[in-house]
Order: sequence, then structure tokens, then C-alpha cells
Amino acid sequence: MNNYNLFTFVIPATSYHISVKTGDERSAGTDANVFIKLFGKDGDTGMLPLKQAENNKNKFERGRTDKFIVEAVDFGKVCSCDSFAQKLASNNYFVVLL
Ligand SMILES: [Ca+2]
Repeated sequence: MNNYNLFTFVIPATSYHISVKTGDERSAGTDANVFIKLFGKDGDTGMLPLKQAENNKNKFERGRTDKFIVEAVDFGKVCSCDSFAQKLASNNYFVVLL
């Protein structure tokens, strides 16, 4: 008989439905990798990649709204968010988070 106690911690996760509107200005779109970070009263999600849009194959194009579902730790009500686009040459991604 061993004296090890194995604990499994289950951190509750949830799905966040995210809509990202790309600005309708010249050169507003991007093909860069875009990440989002959501902040709640109990913490944040860390950087989450927005990989596959539900409604558009070519995401983050000028004037379009892309919808994503991302899984992350449940930290309560979302208070704010930040987005990050990996820098590409001559790229001025302009985004409005909905
Ligand atoms: Ca694109």
C-alpha cells in the first residue's frame, strides 16, 4: 500500500461566444493571428487564439463581423477584454470588439 493521495483538481471551464467586427476602413483587415484576453472579476483567460470563425472562412476582413466560440476558465462575468494581432509588415488591423 502506498501513501500517495492523488488529487484531481477540476477547474470549471465555459464557452465564450465572441463577435469581432473589423473596421470598415482602408487596410483595416488582417490575415495575422489574432488573440483575445477576457477579464472578469475573478481573473482572466490568458491569451486565447481566435482560430476558426463560425461564419467566415477568411476572418478579419474589412467591414465584416466574425463569430468565434472559445473555451476557457470560467471566471465569472466578463468585465473587459483586450485583443492582439501578431504584427505583419504593412498591417494596420483595426478591430471593434462587440
Ligand atoms: Ca483575413
